Amino acid sequence: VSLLTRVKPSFCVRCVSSEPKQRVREPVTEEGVLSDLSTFPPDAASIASSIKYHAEFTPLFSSNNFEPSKAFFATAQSGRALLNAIGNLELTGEYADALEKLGHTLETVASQEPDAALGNGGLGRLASCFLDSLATLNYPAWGYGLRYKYGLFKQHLTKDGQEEVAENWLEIGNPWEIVRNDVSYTVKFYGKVVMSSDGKSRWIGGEDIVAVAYDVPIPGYKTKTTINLRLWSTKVPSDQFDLSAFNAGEHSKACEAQTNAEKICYILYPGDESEEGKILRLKQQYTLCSASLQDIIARFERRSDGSVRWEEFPDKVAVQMNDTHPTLCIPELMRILMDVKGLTWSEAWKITERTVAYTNHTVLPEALEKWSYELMQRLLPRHVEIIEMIDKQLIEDIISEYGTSNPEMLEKKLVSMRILENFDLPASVAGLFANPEENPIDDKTGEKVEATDADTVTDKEESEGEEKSKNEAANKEPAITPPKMVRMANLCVVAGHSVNGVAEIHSEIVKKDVFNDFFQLWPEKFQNKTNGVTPRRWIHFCNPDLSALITKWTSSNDWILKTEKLSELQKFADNEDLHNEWRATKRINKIKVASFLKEKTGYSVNPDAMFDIQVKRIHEYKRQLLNILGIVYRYKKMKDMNAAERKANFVPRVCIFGGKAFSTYVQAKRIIKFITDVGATINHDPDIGDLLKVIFVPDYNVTVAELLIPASELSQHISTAGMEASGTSNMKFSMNGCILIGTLDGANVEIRQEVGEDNFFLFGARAEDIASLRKERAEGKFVPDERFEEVKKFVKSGVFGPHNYDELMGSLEGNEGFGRADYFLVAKDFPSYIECQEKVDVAYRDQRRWTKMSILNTAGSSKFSSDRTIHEYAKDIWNIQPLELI
Ligand code: 26Q
Repeated sequence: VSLLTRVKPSFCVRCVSSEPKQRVREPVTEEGVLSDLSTFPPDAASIASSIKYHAEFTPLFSSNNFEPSKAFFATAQSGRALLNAIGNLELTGEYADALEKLGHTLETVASQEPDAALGNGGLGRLASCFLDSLATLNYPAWGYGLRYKYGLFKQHLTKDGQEEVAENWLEIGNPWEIVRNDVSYTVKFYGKVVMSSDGKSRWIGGEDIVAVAYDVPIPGYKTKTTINLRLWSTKVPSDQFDLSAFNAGEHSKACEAQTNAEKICYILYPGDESEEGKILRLKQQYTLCSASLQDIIARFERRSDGSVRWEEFPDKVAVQMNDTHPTLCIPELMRILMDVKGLTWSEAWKITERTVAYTNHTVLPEALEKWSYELMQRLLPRHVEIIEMIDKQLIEDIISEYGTSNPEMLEKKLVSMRILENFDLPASVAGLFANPEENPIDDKTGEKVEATDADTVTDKEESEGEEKSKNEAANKEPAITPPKMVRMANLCVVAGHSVNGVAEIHSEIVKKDVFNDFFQLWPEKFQNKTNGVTPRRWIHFCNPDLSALITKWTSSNDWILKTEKLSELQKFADNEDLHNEWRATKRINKIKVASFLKEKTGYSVNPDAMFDIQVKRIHEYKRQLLNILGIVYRYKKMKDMNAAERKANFVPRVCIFGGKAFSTYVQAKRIIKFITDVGATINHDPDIGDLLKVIFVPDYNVTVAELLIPASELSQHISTAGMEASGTSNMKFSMNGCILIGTLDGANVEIRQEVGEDNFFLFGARAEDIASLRKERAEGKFVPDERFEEVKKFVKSGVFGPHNYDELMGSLEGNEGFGRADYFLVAKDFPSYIECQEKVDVAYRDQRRWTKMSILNTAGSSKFSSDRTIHEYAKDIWNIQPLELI
């Protein structure tokens, strides 16, 4: 069972300009970027002449504005590009007019574009927001990633729940990419390590593939800066096509190497149950790291005017590892510096350490990546040698910090901090931990006590003992040797000069819990960088009516770049005119969603009902189950009343769900099936009518988010406290005047602080209490609320169809029968959740109060612009400044 939202490997890099303020003067045609950009955006067949006209005259791509990249960052979940690109160029109106002359609307043209869904969820989308901010703020930055042939699967909903269908996003071509056949690198796998005559290690690869660059320009808003997202596509080296096999009629054999190379970029997160699947994933990660680093290094050398000063590399380059997927950058940079460029270990280590930094995006233990040592050694033998050296160096650091006087404590530290898991200690330190029974250590002197005659066992005793242990062994399960693993996050923390979490509470958990031993050793490495989202895509473009309203009431559109101006709305929070316009805007957006829902699901909804939305990856810790059980409770209460009581007691609601479950995550798929079954019953119940609708929107993606978020009134961010690193949709909802119901988790904590406690519906257990609550639960001491028991009984009674939900309901029981004894504490938080939902109804009935809360959410959301986040990364981690444009 995978407990994760999965994202493609990605990472981020920056190089620092040598001059503090780089002035952009001449067009730079390095790698042909500028010349190709002169016909950009490219001409998709349907909009050819219009697009081309503007492309040739846009200042963005054709004037002398292209600063060669100094910095790099990664992305994944970009969504559609057209409206964003013309919006950032401030050409939307002109495009719309031009298209109209051609007999098209901008809307229909835009809707032809498939989403670039090269990521799974929060992690990938965050990187896309970061790219938008980097470009907008004129930071010299690039992104690197893989060009997957198939994006994240399309979700179909059937009577059995989710069905995954391949998403061939490149089928009709991708006009936003520029292939750079002249920018390609060889990436090696397998092979062996040999010692050269100079005594240095060298890796002879056994299998070669080629990674070719595809560049996706990322235009900034209201700036000439365009940065680059470089995606790698893999192919077989041209001289390795087996022509003779092909001519001999062995067609499959001849194409084998080709398929082998190309399949690296087929899909995001190929299943990793099989050995083959694991190898493929590791190949993906290494391809990304190797090709990108070769590219970065080549650029650094080209700019070094003949004399390369490697010690300056970290002044020009930073690699920001977006989670652990690009961890192999560490041994790869070490390998290139030592084996190819001839630096010593200590020179290479200093450079690597100053170059790489790590962002952690999850605290779920099962999400901390580990790779089989044996597999890694086969695929990347030289990298494993380097990792072993780093591990050895770490052991020495730990020993020199803590000494050897307390072997027990030292051993605990080593077990938790080492990069290599389930390994014996190196011979140099192993003696310290010899079995105390064999070599007891004198408590006072700390020295080993020699065995005396009295301790000596006789031959007979020994043979009896042997017999006894043989018998014991026969009765016991055979001892399983735990597999040797490489812990990627530990490697990142050890090698990175900075480690950051993505919201304040998460960064505290990273320090106090996940990496506490490292924090004690290197407190100065740890930082927080609260996430953010781009206000361009997530207010200005997706909600043009609200954008116009904000501009009108704050007297300018400055807020798009300076979100602190949003707080000016506070002074109009009670203004009746603003209230009326605000509500009208929301209603228009709700009407659009209503027609979308009709088209996608066949259900009609009342646009005057409250739109209550939970859209995110389906995961037990995100607790979609808590939401749907709250709905079941509401439904049951409605059924127990007569029509008049129902109407008096409940605010009409449209409850919208959306999100994909990872294909092998069985429990998540059961949750989807359950939600759609509950919806099918409630939505057809004539007693209920418009009072309650439950809709699961199929195939939730960036484009669907852009439609739903502007129409939202209540949104749910209800994870078990301490488990959601940050969340970013919470920020998008709040910006769009949506009120959040949530736990004190991730960025919710900071959103509540910013928008004010009265404008956030808070419920549930606190992060610091979760461990003891779980313990209480596991010990059978927890007595569930009777309303919760009632709901479970109602579900089991079969109201929602013939399907049995035993596994789902069983997972909420206080025993280990099904799953993890309500590990996510749904039962515990249920009473406070439904009581909070009652408060939501009361607040919504008072539309003046609700509208004020909504305005205060938008007004209080300025902190959550990714512009703020990027400024912080630039200052505190990358040490770069924006370029000054002339
Ligand atoms: C782990 C082991 C093996 C293979 C893959 C993985 C893996 C896959 C995906 C580990 C992590 C992920 C994805 C994590 C992720 O999306 N985290 C989200 O990041 C967002 C941006 O910081 C946060 O807002 C979300 O709270 C967090 O869940």
